[in-house]
Amino acid sequence: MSKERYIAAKQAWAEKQKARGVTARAVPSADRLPPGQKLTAGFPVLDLGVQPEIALADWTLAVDGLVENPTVLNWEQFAALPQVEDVSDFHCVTTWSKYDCRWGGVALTTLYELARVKPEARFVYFTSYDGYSTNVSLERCLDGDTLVATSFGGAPLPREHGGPARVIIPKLYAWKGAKFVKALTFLAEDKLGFWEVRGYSNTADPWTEDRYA
Ligand SMILES: Nc1nc2c(c(=O)[nH]1)N[C@H]1C(S)=C(S)[C@@H](COP(=O)(O)O)O[C@H]1N2
Ligand SMILES: [Mo]
Repeated sequence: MSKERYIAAKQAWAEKQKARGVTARAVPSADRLPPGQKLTAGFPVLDLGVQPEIALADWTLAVDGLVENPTVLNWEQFAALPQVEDVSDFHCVTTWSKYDCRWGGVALTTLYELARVKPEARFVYFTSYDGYSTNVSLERCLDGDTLVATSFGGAPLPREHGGPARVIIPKLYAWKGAKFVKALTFLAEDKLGFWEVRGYSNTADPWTEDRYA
């Protein structure tokens, strides 16, 4: 399927779900598997039809916007930052979930401190090498388990899953985690990302089935 048709199909699906009244639930699920999800043993790949090939020598990550210390990190500089691992469950809005994903990389809080984000910043907007973007409020991503991940299961993050580096925000549907991430821009006002402007929820909480806005 062409990229345009794929995007149009996914957007139409969101509109159909909305028309059926599939929006946020009032009561969160207490189970490990969020409501409406199915457990998968594999690891499906979702992208916009392109998996950009970025040599590590060419890779950079910008941290900019409302920061005292705008920074562009190369691969060596990124690798020299404190590295952490976090095991989390992965929930895609298209109803599959994967348990026990072991991600390694740099905590968003580390980049937040490094760039000295100004107090007026309340959102972060992620931009990717494939043209993707997504956005999240800082109150939903600054509690330690949000990573810019460069490894999965102890091995370098494969290109199909967003390598060299991708964002993981385990508490939210996975479209909030930008694969092939290139920049983190801190903002005072929210700015909708790729799927958010195409009908997906801005808050994206799997526990309340908050799929479509
Ligand atoms: N750059 C980029 N990031 C992206 C996407 C994308 O198309 N491009 N798709 C999102 C969606 S909808 C999901 S479910 C996850 C899929 O990650 P996976 O391919 O590793 O399963 O990546 C998210 N991040
Ligand atoms: Mo997704």
